[in-house]
Amino acid sequence: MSLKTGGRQVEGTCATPGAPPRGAVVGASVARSTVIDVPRLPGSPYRDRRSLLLSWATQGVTRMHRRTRRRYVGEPDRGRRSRLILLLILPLLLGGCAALFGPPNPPPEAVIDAAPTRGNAPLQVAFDAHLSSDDGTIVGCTWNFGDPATALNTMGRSVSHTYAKPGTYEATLEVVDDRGEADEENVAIVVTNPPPVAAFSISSSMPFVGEQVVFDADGSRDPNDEVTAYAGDFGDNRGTASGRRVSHSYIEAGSYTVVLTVTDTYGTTDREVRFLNVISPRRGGCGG
Ligand SMILES: [Ca+2]
Ligand SMILES: [Ca+2]
Repeated sequence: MSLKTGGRQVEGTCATPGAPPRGAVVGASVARSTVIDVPRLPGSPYRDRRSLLLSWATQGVTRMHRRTRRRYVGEPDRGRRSRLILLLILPLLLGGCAALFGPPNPPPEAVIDAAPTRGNAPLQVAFDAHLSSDDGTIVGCTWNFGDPATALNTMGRSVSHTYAKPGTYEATLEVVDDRGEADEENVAIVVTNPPPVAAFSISSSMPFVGEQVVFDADGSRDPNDEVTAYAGDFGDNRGTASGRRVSHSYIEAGSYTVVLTVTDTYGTTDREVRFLNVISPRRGGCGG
C-alpha cells in the first residue's frame, strides 16, 4: 500500500517482495529492487537474510536497504519439521483416542471341534477352531492339549495330537480377535485302554509225573497295544515262570491250578486259569 505525502509517495507497512521498504522515497523513476548480496553470518554456514541487501534506483540514485527475514538461506526449517512430525503422529494420537473412547469390542467366542473325543490309546485327535467366531477377525488360535507329554502350546487353526497313554485330558483352545480380546474353551478327551486277554495251551491234557509239560501263551492278545509280560504259576508251589513259552514237570500226581497272567504296555493285566491233572506213570507188565 502506498500513501502520497507532500507530493511524495511513502511505502506502507505491507510491503511486497521487490518493492521498496517502508520509509523509502520513491519517484517516477523507481525501478524494481534487486538483491545484491546475502552475506553469511560470522562463524555460520548459513547466509543471513536478515542482512539481505536490496538496491533500487530512485531519481537516478541507487539506494540500498537491508531487509529483515526470519530464516537463513540453507537453514533447516524447524517449523516445517515440526509440522511434519505432527502430521505423522496425529493419526497415532487419533487412533489411540479411538481405541480408548471408540465403540466397545465384543469378545470372540472360542469353539472346539474335536474328533474323536474318546477312544483307545494311542488316540489321535483332530482339533479345529473353525467354529469360533467374532464380530471382527480372529487372529490367533492357541491350543493346549492337557497332555503332560506335550507341555508346549500349539498354534494354528487346525492341529492334531496323539495321546499315547490312557487317561482323561482337558484340551484348551484360546482365540484372540484383532482388537486383543480373548476367549477360551475346554473339551475333555478320554483315552481308554482295553485290557489284554490271557490265553495259553498245555501240551498234554493229562501228563504223567515227571513229564515235561509245555505251557504256551502265544494265544494271548491285546486289542489296542501288545502283551509285554507273561507270568505262569503252575500251582504246585515250586515257583513261577516268565515268558511266552515255558515248560514244567510235576513231581507228584494230583490236580493243579495253573494260572497265566499277562500285562500290556500300560500295565493292565488279565489272567487265565486252567486245571491240570497229573497222573502217576503206568506200571507196565503183568506180575513180576
Ligand atoms: Ca471382537
Ligand atoms: Ca491294552
